[in-house]
Amino acid sequence: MSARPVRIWGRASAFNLQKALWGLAETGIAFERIDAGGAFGGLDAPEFRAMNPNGRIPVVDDGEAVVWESNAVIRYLAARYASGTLWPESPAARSEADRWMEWFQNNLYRPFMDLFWGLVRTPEAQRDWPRIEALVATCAGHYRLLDQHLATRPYLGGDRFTMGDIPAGTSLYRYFAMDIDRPDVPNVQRWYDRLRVRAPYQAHVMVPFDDLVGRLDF
Ligand SMILES: N[C@@H](CCC(=O)N[C@@H](CS)C(=O)NCC(=O)O)C(=O)O
Repeated sequence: MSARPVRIWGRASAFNLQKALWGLAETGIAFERIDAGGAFGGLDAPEFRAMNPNGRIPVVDDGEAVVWESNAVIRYLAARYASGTLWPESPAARSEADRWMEWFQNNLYRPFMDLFWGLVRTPEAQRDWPRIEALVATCAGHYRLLDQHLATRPYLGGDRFTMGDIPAGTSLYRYFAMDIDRPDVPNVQRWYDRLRVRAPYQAHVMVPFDDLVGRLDF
């Protein structure tokens, strides 16, 4: 690790930044966050594109590697700084955690974000209610699946908190705060109760809900 703190670029209200930031804070290493994206801009600057040619946040630089894509960021930080905790040492246990990161990205992420944008980040007069209802139903199905999995274990990867909890766990704060019908998912609720007592979750995911209400033009 270099002498200076790890740097992470991204605005505090961005979902993918929150995932990475939560993971970074769980490692316990020193870091600094640099505002970028949204109203802060900067994603098209040549220096930023040199770090991430996609012009998206989050980006992390620890002096050894510059990493983008939030799940890749979480895996890198877990492997580098939290082996044995966030990053299970046995390949089988790591695979269990890892597959829930993939599951989230490939199943829940898109409908969840579309729901959040369609409901919370869209002015009431412009909301597409049939689409919102369809997204609520799709998300409900995914949270029910999580609920079944969590019926026999406290965390997605098994009996302890790992990187596998971070992507889907980040969605819980927004999901339970949205004014929508939710299915009965007591195991997900208990999992959320376990996550939301963690200081890094409180600091980086549970930001005031009003701060998450963005504008349609970014
Ligand atoms: N798949 C990428 C998605 C990155 C992404 O779309 N980030 C959003 C914020 S959540 C972004 O950069 N938006 C542009 C902006 O904030 O200006 C990841 O997981 O990191």
